[in-house]
Amino acid sequence: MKNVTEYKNYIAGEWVRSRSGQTFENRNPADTDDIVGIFQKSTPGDVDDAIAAAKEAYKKWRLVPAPKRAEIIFRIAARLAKEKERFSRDMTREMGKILKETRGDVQEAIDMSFYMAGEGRRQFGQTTPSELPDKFMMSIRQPIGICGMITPWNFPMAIPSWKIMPALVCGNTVVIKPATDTPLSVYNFIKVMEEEGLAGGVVNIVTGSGKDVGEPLMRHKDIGVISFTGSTEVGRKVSEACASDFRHCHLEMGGKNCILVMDDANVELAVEGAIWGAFGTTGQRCTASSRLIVHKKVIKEFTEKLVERAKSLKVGNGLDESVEMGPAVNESQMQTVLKYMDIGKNKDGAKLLCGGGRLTGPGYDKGYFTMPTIFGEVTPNMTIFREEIFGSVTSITECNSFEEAIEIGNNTVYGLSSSIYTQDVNKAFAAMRDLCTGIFYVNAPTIGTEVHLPFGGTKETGNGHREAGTAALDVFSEWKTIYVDFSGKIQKTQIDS
Ligand code: UN1
Repeated sequence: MKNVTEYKNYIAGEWVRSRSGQTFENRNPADTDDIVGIFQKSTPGDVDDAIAAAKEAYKKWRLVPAPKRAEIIFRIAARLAKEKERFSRDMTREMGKILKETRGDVQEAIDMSFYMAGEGRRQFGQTTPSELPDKFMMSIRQPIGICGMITPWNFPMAIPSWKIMPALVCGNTVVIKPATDTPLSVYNFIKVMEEEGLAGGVVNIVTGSGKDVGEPLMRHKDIGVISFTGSTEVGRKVSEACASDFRHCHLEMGGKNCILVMDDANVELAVEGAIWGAFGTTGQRCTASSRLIVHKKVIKEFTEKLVERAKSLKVGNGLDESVEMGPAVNESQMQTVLKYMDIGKNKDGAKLLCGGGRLTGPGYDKGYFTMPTIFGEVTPNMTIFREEIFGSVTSITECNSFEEAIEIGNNTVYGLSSSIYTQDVNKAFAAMRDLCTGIFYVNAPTIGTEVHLPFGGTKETGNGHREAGTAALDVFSEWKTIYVDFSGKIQKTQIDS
């Protein structure tokens, strides 16, 4: 094979091959002739090595003052900014999403890194007066130890940054297993960390399958916290693996997010929002707008305009700047999406308004391209309304009133993101209160969070934790509450006072 780079694992500050001696290929989903790189097919033994390295490094890293840790993180952020274009191109090649979006993904990692660099001088605790004289009390954050991270392919650098940066600034060390579809973006990220002076063993990357790398990582007793983003099915496994010995886990899983379009909405704006929310990242976001709940008074106009816009979307290789939507990330993801298109048409009996299949022909034959697809007359009992599709499919459900829209919006096991299009401030505030999701938007689609507020969801989307914002510090630190009695005598709380 010509000119294909072999990338190694990074363990204890060394770039090393897997003990297995085996590798796997990373191919471009828009052009499967394009091999992006060769990566290590790692084993449970490699995971053990990485965890041992992280354990050793933790002894020193936890004692580095947080503002000093933050200086390194700041330098990493600045370097990412310099490498943004190269890393974005690599990401489009391995993941498929269009360049504008991969630039956004790298930018999100830059933002998170600068933000967490700032946390080096914050990480505030509390002090409060004691009920006893000559006694001082406070709470401080302490690192947990070794953090295991299992990250998805849809935000190949942003989501790893949401986990790695808060973990590091809190004083933890890290072992990360990137998704097998997108190891290069995490490699690029870790390489910058190495070059900007992060000491050996503080971060470690082990590439490979869920079975050989993810499972041993989540089961290892030295891992203090696992942070996982991915399917609900795997999230349940992580939760069970950690439960018996009470190790922490942070889970960020599925979504079935809704946009409510009210009768007083700016319909043009709602259409633009729905197009971006549903087909941005080829619909492969946990926050994707997969349910459009539209008031009967505007449903005709909304549907016509939406279908017209969807039909005009340019689908293709994301490296072409004029393309608006890339391929599915891999063949099995494409098959899942095609399966749901088929269910919508044949089992659910929804009305196919546009799309509904695979794109073939010139420019499409070497990739996993699916059509932007919209189903109408979708009802809450249908599979396409209930299950997360994670692809270029969205659905329209009619509602008769604001109250009914809220009820339909909440009719899902997930609770990540929701939004409303309305000009009525009262409806906007009522929806803000009543939609059961972790994220909510007014007059914007369900995608587009910023790094300095919490990200995550209710119900089966998560397990009560949040990433991003200062909430991320809660995942990667533990409170220590400290009492200092300087009275020089025994004082008994709740008794002497
Ligand atoms: C995801 O949907 O998987 O809010 C992450 C957004 C991005 C992150 C999405 N900032 O759409």
